[in-house]
Amino acid sequence: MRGDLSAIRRVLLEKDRFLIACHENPEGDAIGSELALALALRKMGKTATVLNADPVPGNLLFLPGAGTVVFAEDGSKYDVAVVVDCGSPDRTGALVGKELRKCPLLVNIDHHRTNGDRGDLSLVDPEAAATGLLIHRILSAMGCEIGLDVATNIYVAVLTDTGSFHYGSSSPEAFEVAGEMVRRGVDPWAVAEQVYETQSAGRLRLLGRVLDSLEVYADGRVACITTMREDLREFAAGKDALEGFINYPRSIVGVEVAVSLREEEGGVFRVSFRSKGRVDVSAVAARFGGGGHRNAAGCTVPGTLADVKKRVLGELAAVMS
Ligand SMILES: [Mn+2]
Repeated sequence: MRGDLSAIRRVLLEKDRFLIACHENPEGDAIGSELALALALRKMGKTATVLNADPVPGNLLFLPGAGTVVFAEDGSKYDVAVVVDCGSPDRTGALVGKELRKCPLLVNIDHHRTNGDRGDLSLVDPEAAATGLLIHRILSAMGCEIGLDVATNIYVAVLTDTGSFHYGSSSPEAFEVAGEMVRRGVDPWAVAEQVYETQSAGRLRLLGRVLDSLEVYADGRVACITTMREDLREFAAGKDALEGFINYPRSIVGVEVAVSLREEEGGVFRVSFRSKGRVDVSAVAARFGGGGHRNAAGCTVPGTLADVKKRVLGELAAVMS
């Protein structure tokens, strides 16, 4: 583990005005970590503003504190900026990044291996299953009483980033903290229903369209799905509707790596990788300037669909051979 837990603990105890941010297109770990920290700081009588570039996904709006996230700065001054689950302030979006840099002190709490250790203080542990676990370590070190509102956010951070405890990253700490949160009152079924069982019929139809694009390569070891902008338009869906679709190609017997290609504006494709564990897909993503974890990584590649597919599958084959 890199970083200084005790220095961060001291700063959080001593300072009063906090600006908290995460990466663009946030998911459960990013939002849960931000809100858990913000709620705990507010309970201590401090001000904590959560400033994000993108809206809270619909299935996370039930999280305590989700309604307090803001999307524009209001001229407030802060003592400390905290960026969570995010390699660099650059990945928070232009507006948020600018606000973070105005703060006299930047704290970076993250579990991404590609984290550049940006910030004056950092707690970066690539072994942690979720940034929410690092927030839990910090709050515990501070002696914070974790109420149901904070517990719900930490539980969702851990639940979502471990793929509901499917991934190899599901450490004893992940189970222990999740268990502690349940002891503090979190209802696992109520949470799972909110997070995973709130999709629209339209999203399920979009899934049908995307699964229609399924291709299998490398003697059945690689499966690829593709979403074009036209698909999202036709189903009146945003890109967040695609969350989790990549798990279907990965679930095929014999598949080691799933790839999802999503057409973006301006002739580029967002490429996501999911590995069953043997193949380190962060190495493939890094070849295209992206990053992530061993089991989940992504990058952005310019070109036509055929061209991007050829290059991505070629680099993947090189890593897998
Ligand atoms: Mn995370």
